[in-house]
Amino acid sequence: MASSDALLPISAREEDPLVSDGSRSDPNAETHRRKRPVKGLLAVSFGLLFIAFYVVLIATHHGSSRSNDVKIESDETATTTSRARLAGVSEKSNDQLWKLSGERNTVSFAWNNSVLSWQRTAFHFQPEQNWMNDPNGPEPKRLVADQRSDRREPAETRRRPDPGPLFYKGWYHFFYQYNPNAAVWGDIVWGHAVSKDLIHWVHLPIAMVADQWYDANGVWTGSATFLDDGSLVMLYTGSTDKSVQVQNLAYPEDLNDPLLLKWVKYSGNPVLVPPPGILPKDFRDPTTAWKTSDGKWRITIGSKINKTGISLVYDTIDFKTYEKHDTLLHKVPNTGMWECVDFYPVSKTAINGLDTSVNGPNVKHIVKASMDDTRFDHYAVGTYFDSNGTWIPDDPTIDVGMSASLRYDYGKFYASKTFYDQNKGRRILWSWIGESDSEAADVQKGWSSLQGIPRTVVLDTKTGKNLVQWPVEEIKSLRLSSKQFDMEVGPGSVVPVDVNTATQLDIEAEFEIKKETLDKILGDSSVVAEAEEFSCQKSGGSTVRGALGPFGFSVLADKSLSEQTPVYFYVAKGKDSKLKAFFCTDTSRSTFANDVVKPIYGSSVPVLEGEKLTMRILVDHSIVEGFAQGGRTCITSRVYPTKAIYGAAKLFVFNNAIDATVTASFKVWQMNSAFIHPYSEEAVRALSST
Ligand code: DQQ
Repeated sequence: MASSDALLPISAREEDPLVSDGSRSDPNAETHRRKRPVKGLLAVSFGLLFIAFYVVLIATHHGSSRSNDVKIESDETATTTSRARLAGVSEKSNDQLWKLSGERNTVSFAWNNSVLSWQRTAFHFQPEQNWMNDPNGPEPKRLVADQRSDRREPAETRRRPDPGPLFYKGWYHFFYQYNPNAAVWGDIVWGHAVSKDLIHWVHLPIAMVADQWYDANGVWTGSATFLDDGSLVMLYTGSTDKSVQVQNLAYPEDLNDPLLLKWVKYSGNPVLVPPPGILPKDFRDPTTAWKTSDGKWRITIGSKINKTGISLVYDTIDFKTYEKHDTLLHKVPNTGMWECVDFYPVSKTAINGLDTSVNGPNVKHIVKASMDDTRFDHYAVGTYFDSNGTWIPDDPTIDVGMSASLRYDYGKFYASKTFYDQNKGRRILWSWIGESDSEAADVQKGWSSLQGIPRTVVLDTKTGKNLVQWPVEEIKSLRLSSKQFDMEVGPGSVVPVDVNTATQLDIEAEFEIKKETLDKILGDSSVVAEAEEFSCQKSGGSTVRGALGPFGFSVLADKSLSEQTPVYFYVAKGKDSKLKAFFCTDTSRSTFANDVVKPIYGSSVPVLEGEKLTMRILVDHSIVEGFAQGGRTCITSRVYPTKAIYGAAKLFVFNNAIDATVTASFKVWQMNSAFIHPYSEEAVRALSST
């Protein structure tokens, strides 16, 4: 890698059938049956200060470069959380969670190699070893003529003269935050892999390492933009040798190389430094650029001022010099630092994805921010104003990052990024799925983190208020044998599902409760209205029985159900005498290990008139991804069973409702493993020919 001057081309508890020993039976159950407890001058001075800061930054460092020499000593691994915090980025807070749960005082679980080996996934993207975090991926190439027409025509009517540009010369490229030296965060470089179908991958050599003063403490998250002439630029955050967050420019050394193996850093880096009023460690993660109506490129960068999360906006023509807007794309008080902001259009009417610069009357815009304080990815649907680069949410009560606001995923899912796949006319969402185990276990197993199965993401044209996400269609190529099941599951039952080993599965299911049962519950005044108070997290999990739920699947369960991860619906009556559905995953009994965070995840899910309750679950060893109602509510969890592994991992369907028989109709596929291989010409050739 070189630095170059090259011209930029540029919970009534009753006996729980899911509890093996039945020890949870409640002698008072009948009494409270159906009543489960619910519980001017200044500006000039700032300007001068800013210029001085910039000049000092450049003068002090220009020309000094270093190799990737930030090494983690073995005894540092236990304290990596604070190391990352010092660097201005947080990465893993499980230690804190144990302390809160009090479990930290006990001796942690004795993991052995057989159990740890089983945790490695079979069809999710993960590096061969060590730590991975955020996805940092490219956008498709666009043509000038296409961009101009984008501004005037509704997206739905635009012709795409250049299909397939996300396939750069035939390949999907995936870049990610990677530590080549350890299974903990640190020494961050850009890992790189290529695929023909987003499922099978070949790892490539590291794309960018920390070899310059302006990224000496890490080549952090960034995004790519394809320019009008087909050339490609990458903007990324560098953490400088003084741990100041700056934005840098890089581009491929050889655009004729379909694998984009070599990257050149612009000699004028950094191209952006923290502006006045922004702290040096609060300025990161530039987005893919989009076109303004006057032909400039526009980007947004996450930050905060005090406790207000903000998204700064810059315009540029050449990606070397930038004009900062006085206004922000958006800000939300009390949300803290916004990381990995994403901004993109979605169609109000069509189910195709939209290229990032598309705007028009049939378009809404999504702002997504990854909340550093909570580690949740929140989004909101709203309106973008091209004239000044601002955006407002459709519903200010669920603005980005507010506690009631929407999340891509209610489980373990962070630092996500979308890109537009022009090859298939879809927008695809990638996300870093971290671990819920201990750092010590990560070090022992030699790796940490996954990427979720890429998801198509569109506006829910039925509700107009939320996104729907669905695993990319290519995942179906891994489906092997399948079995169809149709059954009635009575109240309080748990039924084994005969699918042999259940470690790599794709499950699609429909559930129905008879209308008479629903009407009866709605008309029965002894059934407490609880929908307003119910929460997957706080209402006790899958063992707590209500009139109409929970029901669903227990995945990664051993035959005695001593370990299990229920993924389920809970239907609750509201004060308005309407039913409300919730989709939850309960990991609290997923493992006997004590050094694991085991939350109950979930949220409400809209179920429209005439719709059945539907869910899809992907099980791949230590990851479980659940999608309810076509992807309106999604939950990803990481689970680490100690008994329910290899051939002992089973699948059950359960109905823990008190009053309802549920009709379950579902199909279960065994899933093949993906081809994810180390870099070699043979591996690339093998993938090319698939
Ligand atoms: N990860 C990167 C940062 C980003 C954070 C560093 C989010 O650029 O803000 O690895 O996980």
